[in-house]
Amino acid sequence: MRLIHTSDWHLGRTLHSENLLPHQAGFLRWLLDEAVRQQAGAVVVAGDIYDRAVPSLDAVRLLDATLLRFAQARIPVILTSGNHDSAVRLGFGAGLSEAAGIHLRTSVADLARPVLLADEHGPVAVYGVPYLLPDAVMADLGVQSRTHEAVLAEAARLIRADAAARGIGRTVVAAHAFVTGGQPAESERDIRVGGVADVPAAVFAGFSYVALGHLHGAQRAGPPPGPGPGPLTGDSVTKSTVIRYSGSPLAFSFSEKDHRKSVTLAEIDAAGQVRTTALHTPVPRPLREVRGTLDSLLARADQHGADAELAGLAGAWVKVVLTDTVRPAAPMERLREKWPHTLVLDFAPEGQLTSSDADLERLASATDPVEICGMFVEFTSGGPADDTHRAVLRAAVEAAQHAESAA
Ligand SMILES: [Mn+2]
Repeated sequence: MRLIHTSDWHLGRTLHSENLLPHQAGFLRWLLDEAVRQQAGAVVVAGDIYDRAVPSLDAVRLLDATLLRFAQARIPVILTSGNHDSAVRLGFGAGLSEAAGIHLRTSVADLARPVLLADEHGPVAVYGVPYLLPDAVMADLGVQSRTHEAVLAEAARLIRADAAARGIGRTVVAAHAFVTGGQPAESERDIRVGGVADVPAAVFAGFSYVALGHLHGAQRAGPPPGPGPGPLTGDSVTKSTVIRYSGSPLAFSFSEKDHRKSVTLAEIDAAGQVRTTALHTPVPRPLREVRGTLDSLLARADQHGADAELAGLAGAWVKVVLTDTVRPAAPMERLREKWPHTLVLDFAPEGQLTSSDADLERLASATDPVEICGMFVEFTSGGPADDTHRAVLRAAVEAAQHAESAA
């Protein structure tokens, strides 16, 4: 059985005000082509389908059109809700769409109701666990402890019981969680709201494959691959469990500029052993970061390809870190003349500016309000206040003091 595992589509998300929807649409067209080409038995999407609980109209239209195309191609899709999704909105019409092979798993009541697939070796049961906020589901699951570990452990117990009752040994579980030891990126919303977030990988012991969402970098979770038993060797289940994050299909922050984005092809053999392969997703634009003073960067940009570090920046989404000690005028406009997709500007002045700790010490020992305002000018402009600045500041401070004493 060949499954494609993906997650964290975040339809409707922007990258520093850049609309990603056309690129998300491109990814979804690619995904359908790839699913056909790989003869995938199903596509599993492990949460954060939309970027928001109330998604934009264009994001809703894109998902609607995408699911219709998968249904027409007769490729089953199993989708769960993530911490960004509204489970109720995403799950609308789930009963109807199930008849067309689109399986929305957004409720606690459905988490142990598998989507049953089959190949020449027999059945594979795919379970979709929606994002479980402990506060919201503790009562339903009969769990006393307000932790992600407790609610997911109970979900896993229910799933094991269902698979055992059906006599199915090949099991896939999709879940949206932070598994202990994972490497986060800047674009994931903190999942710690409502209880301890970490879930030990051992919670998922015994399943053939665990398709995780939430972390945006593709990575393996749990014990390293290799022969031998999985993390839990009790009961009759001794085969190793493969647990993976597919990661997001697109980069959503500059902290992901070095990620090679992908979906995961998971091949499950007759014995339930799983082999995974990364299928690299299309890259709309690379993300790049450069650093220097504005004038030096602009001069280097003019060397037309002679400067290898800056090659290709005109076609990239660019973050520029300016090291000027005095903040230059209209830096974004000037950079965009060279690199039209510059999205982020950061200032990291080099030289006389000191650390924020030292700034705070100076601030604490300063008593003259003009001096304090001068430090603000220095902080924001990257250079000490000059005589003109100081004259303006002194006039403003004196006017304020005068108004106060007159009141
Ligand atoms: Mn996410």
